[in-house]
Amino acid sequence: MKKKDIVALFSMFAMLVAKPGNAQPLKLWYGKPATQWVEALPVGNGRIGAMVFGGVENELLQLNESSLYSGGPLPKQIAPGASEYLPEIRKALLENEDYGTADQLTRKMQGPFTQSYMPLGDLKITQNFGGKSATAYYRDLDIESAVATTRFQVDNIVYTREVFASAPANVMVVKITASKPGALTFNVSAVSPLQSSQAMFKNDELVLTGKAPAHVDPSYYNPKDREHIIQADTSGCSGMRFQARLKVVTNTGTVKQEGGELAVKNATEVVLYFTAATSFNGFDKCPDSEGKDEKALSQSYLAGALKTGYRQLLQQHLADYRKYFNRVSLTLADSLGNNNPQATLPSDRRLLNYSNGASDPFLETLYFQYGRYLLISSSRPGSPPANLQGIWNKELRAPWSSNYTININTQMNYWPAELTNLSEMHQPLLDFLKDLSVTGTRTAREFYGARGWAANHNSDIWALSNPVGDFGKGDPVWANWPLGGAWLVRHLWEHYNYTGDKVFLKKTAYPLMRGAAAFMFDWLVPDGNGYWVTAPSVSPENRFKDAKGKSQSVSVASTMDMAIIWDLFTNIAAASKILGTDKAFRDSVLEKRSKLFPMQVGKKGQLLEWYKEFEETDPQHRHVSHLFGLYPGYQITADGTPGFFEASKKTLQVRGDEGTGWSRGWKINWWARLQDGNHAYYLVRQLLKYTDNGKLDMHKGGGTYPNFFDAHPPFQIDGNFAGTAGMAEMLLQSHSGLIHLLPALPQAWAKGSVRGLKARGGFEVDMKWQNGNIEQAQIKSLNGNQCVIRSARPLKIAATGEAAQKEGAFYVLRFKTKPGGIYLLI
Ligand code: FUC
Repeated sequence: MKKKDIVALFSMFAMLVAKPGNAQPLKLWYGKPATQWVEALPVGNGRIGAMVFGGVENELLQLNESSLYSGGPLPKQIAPGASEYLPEIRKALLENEDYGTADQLTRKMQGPFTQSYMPLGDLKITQNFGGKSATAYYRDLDIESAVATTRFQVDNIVYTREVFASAPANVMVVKITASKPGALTFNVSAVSPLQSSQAMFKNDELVLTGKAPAHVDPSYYNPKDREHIIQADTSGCSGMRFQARLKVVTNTGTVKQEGGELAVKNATEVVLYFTAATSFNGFDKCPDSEGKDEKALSQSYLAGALKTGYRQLLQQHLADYRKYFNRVSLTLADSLGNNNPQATLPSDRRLLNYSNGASDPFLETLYFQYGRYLLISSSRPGSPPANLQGIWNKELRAPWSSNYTININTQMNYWPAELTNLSEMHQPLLDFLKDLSVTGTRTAREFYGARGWAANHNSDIWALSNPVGDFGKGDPVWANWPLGGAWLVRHLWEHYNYTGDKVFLKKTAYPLMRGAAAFMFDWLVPDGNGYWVTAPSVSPENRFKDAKGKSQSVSVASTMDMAIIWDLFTNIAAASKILGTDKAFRDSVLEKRSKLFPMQVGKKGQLLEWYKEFEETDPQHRHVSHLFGLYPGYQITADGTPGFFEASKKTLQVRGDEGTGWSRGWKINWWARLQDGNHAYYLVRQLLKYTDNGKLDMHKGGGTYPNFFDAHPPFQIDGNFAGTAGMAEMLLQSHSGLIHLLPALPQAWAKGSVRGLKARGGFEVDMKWQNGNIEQAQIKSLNGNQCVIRSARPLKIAATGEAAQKEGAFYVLRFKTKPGGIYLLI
């Protein structure tokens, strides 16, 4: 091919992927205000979050600050002597198969529950229209600019409110305008459900100062005769302080104090600047006596924003947000073209029609990108990782404390991070692991008599790592599971895989991975038959029936335990090789890995969940922990372990497609890895089942709310993130040493294009496909690594003519790359 042709082809391709075929803007929009929280629209900058309701006379912005938690640092000693139960437990399990005794003893190895993520307050705007109703009502969240807008008309005057949360400026900004000069008259206030007091400055600034409780029990833990929210702890650290500031700026009307509110009169344009800060000063500092100066912080954020001014703040915000968001675009062709009747409907109606079967590829794109929007808005470098609800929570005792649940949920939040080109948003989690390893070292020693570090199934901003349960009242099926740290460190390894950052691998990832592996060296015990096993061991959070038909959970070498350890050992061996260090350790890791208790296939052809073929108490349980090796792990692949690959498929068939939000989200990723695009797509549709009922049951309670938040009765954000990751995983996979283009493309997505997905090895991938097959791809090599492409159709490098070879059912193209090199494959 001539150079001229290549250039022409290239620009045609660039045009095709850059301009979405369906010109619909990426917006969630509605024709009425939100009447419940799951209809309100989330904005956030990783630190400040708000749920915008869009009320006409009563506007509510429910507020959060991402570090605002109850409690304080953990004591250095939690349960001295806890590890002494281990020999007895192991005897019960390995010698007597006495699961009941093991369960009872395991309960003695528990510490306190985590603390809770707190709401900050409400920002209220009351605009009195004398009972007149609004017309032309419209509200939206534009996820291409991260701005929420509410607009309506009363008496021929158009009122507009625009909200955005700026990460660079650390503020949230609300601009309110009226189309008629002087028509803006409203009151604004800010209140908190926490202990707080309010002050006014200069008639135009409201300051809310308060304190989070010293202790909050989880929502599901309600023993009688006990206060579940304890304001002040007289014995130790007395809780986190916060300060929020709201400033009203207008040069058209007047602003005055009116009771506890700020009253604006006869203005045309008003800007509200809102900011907040807490005294959180790290997981190991008392936020009261050793806390940061939250007052100075909130003052400086506000002063900075005021100095910058609205126009500049908005420009800054757009540039910052779009830098991340615009890295990826996805277009799924619509067979109905511009005539798709869904295109003109509000998003909630559209979602409802979609769940009733309407074809709506744009809605799928919107959902995919919404997950990326949510990650950029809830997880920014320097702020805490996104929790069970991201950063959006209105409850004092939020479901599951809105904490970090690390037997799946926290990890799931970060599944889209690298793959959908938001590596920076992964940083909060990666940073958090340093903290977790510190408390985790104590947990390893105190609870398990082991070296290294370990974390169990729950954590919080205090980096709690012990088994929870309030010293014996937790159920081991979730509480006693010291595999959380080992699972989390694979995020460090993946960050390296995608970025190729060797300094990060050496300085940050390797030491943390090594500490997690060191724990496993002590935690594994011989089973007497030549294998290394974990005991006690659970498979989160499912139970089995023992020989007497009794429901049990504590046994030996659950499949997930062994899969996580295999993953960790494999990754750390690879890391040590890349770094050229620790050879002796690497050898011993690989030696141990070869004797890990193996995966097994059961009578139904399914992958076994436990070390024996027990009957599950709940065969349709939402957790399918034993498929860790299929996803997010990579122990199970079609080529490497075809038997276990088939068994994984069988497991999912037996388990069924139901589940809460995150469970359906995980299933999308599994079916994508099983290269069954149509089944994965079916689960995308299951995940997007419309619901506006927050009281669903725990079996089938999945779906998507009107504001596209994931339903896990009531709300959990992990399902959103798994949905985004899963859709990307259907288009691109890179876990088995090569880049597989369109590994699980469903019939419904026969034609489309994507730009900017990332693959392991440091590649950015653009693709365009038609009739269910790849048409062309463009690979940008970030680090100059060898590139191996697998596709269903033979591709060749446009510039050199180098062509793919048939390998098994696919074609494989191997080529050397240069750092920064761009390769067009046709
Ligand atoms: C585990 C899950 C629940 C929920 C909670 C936060 O207990 O089994 O479904 O996600 O974590």
